[in-house]
Amino acid sequence: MAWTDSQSWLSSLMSPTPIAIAVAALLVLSIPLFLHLVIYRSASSSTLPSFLLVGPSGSGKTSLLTLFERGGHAETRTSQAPLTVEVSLPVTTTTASSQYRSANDPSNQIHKKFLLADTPGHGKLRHHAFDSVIKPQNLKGIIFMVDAADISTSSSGTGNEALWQAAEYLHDLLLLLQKRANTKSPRGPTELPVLVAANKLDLFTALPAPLVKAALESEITNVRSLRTKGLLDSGIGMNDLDIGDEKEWLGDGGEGKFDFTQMDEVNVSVTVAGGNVLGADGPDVKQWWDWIGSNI
Ligand SMILES: Nc1nc2c(ncn2[C@@H]2O[C@H](COP(=O)(O)OP(=O)(O)O)[C@@H](O)[C@H]2O)c(=O)[nH]1
Ligand SMILES: [Mg+2]
Repeated sequence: MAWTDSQSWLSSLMSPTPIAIAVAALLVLSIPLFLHLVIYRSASSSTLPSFLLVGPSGSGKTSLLTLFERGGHAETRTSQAPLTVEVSLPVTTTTASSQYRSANDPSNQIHKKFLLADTPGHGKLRHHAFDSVIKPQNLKGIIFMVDAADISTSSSGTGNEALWQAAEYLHDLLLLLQKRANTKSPRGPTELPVLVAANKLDLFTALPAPLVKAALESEITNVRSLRTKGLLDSGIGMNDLDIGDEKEWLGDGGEGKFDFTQMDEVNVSVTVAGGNVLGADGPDVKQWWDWIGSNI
């Protein structure tokens, strides 16, 4: 039986019989649906916005990660390797991407998800943190956590070791972001906001956020001026990283006072906001949620 024969299956498939039309209609409708599902799934799982958590050891990073992940706090462990968790933003926090939605829009009730990556604070392991900045996976921002009780200057008369440690870490991070912005790369966003999270404000010895900001700015000024004079080794692992070194000094240069607005030039906006992960009255992390929400 040749295929031109009216009884052949091939010619019956070509002829406008109800079955052939039904099969064709089914294919036409289901293929786009199938493609949509496959593409949508894979895209949404790989492009979840992510935030990096850095800062000196003991500032509360692992505690924050645990709080965000479980909605409660658990015992902390010394972090040896970076740990990433998927976090859902509270529905009460509005995100930048949905700020024009009506308050009654049902999609507001869907938790916005993001990834939060913890990093070890120990000096020797810090290059892990810096590595994650260089190779971002949809990186939306960096949270630099600092213990606001630890850096209060009142505790010691001449110089505060904890403040120095924090300022040096933050200086190195900002210098890295400045270099990253100056490296002309066709892909990857140049804009990267930084939240300085002044933690442990539940302790009465803690500095309020504006004072944390002032203390860090003035200590970064000292770090910068020592680096400029070549009196201080450059940051941990900085030389191992594959980035250009057009501009060695942070901000305007090695002279004068440093303040965070000098980072605006390279599209890095620094926000300082206070809060506490633990405490007798429970956690207060509203301002940090809001910052994350405004950057998703
Ligand atoms: N009082 C107080 N203690 C905190 C707070 N956040 C963290 N801690 C404590 O600070 C210590 C170090 O916290 P951890 O999360 O391990 O810091 P990490 O080294 O940055 O990961 C732990 O003993 C926590 O219980 C806070 O908001 N208030
Ligand atoms: Mg930790």
